[in-house]
Amino acid sequence: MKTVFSSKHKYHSPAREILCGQVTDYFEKPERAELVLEAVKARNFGEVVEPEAVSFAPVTEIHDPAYIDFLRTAYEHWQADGHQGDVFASAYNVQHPGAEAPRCAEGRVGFYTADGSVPITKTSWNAIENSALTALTGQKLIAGGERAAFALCRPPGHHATRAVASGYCFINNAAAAAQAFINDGAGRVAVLDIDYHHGNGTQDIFYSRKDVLFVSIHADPADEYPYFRGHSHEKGEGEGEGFTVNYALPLGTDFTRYTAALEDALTAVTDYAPDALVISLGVDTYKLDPISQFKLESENYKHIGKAIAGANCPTLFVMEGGYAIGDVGTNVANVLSGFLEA
Ligand code: SP5
Ligand code: ZN
Repeated sequence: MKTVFSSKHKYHSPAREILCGQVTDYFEKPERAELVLEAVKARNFGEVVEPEAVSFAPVTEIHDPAYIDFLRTAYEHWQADGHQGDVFASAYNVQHPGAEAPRCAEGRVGFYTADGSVPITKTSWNAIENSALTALTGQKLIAGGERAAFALCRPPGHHATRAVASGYCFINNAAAAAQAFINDGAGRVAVLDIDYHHGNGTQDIFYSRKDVLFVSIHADPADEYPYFRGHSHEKGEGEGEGFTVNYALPLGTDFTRYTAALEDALTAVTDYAPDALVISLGVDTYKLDPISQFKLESENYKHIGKAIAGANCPTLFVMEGGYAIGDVGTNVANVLSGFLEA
């Protein structure tokens, strides 16, 4: 299995975020991707390849093109308006449906972002674009006949909705890959999101579609970020009704409880009989994760990989969260080795 990776991810490295009202060091650090890369190399899963200049069209199909323009130009605009430091919102568009994008930089960042975890630095766009190309290149490997690939994306993507960045996410890499499979002729694509946090962005993008099944296992939003989406009663709408499936699990969930949800989720995936499977691969379900509250052990990730292999589908793994720096590499590599050894 090939891994797609580029060191351009380092272009996104904000110093701080706002978490629970505190200005803290940025948890979504460049080091994360480097440690995952090291672990993947050490296990000899296969070649590590650079992202290619594949079509960016899936990105502007799943996102509002005006939002992508915002991401690309935000820093320049911020400076031109006389602001200092990273682009960071202090006034958000909340509960104003139909509002239009403001002209000024400060208004625009409040319109296109939703929390204190998505500062945009002078060089962030390079990393954001590279992360999307990493996922899209992984998709092309599978469209070209590979059974599986690992897109080592950074920054992550699954909280990014059609036109809003949040939760360390800007472009929804997994959703872009799913759209690319559809564009390449897949009739049905499934996205299975195993990050600790609900993949509200991916859900938002595909909520009224039946050609992309979205299944997510995550902490109950009543008690955990992203708070406003991810309840088990959210099932899709219109044509998409029944094609969103949420498993909202309690804080403190251990592997016994987790694995029951995973089996169920994989049954939903195999019943759908997708042409391709995209895994939003977060390992923040780990017991030592500094911002999360599940209790999975490193060994458990092998079982997760093995269970995913049981779906017997061309599979693209897309890196999402996981913040326990000491073990993030091992945990991701365990999922991939469990998959490959199955
Ligand atoms: C991709 C991804 O995993 N994004 C996660 C973003 C989570 N940000 C907010 C988390 C709030 C958690 N509050 C607990 C703080 C512990 N000190
Ligand atoms: Zn997460």
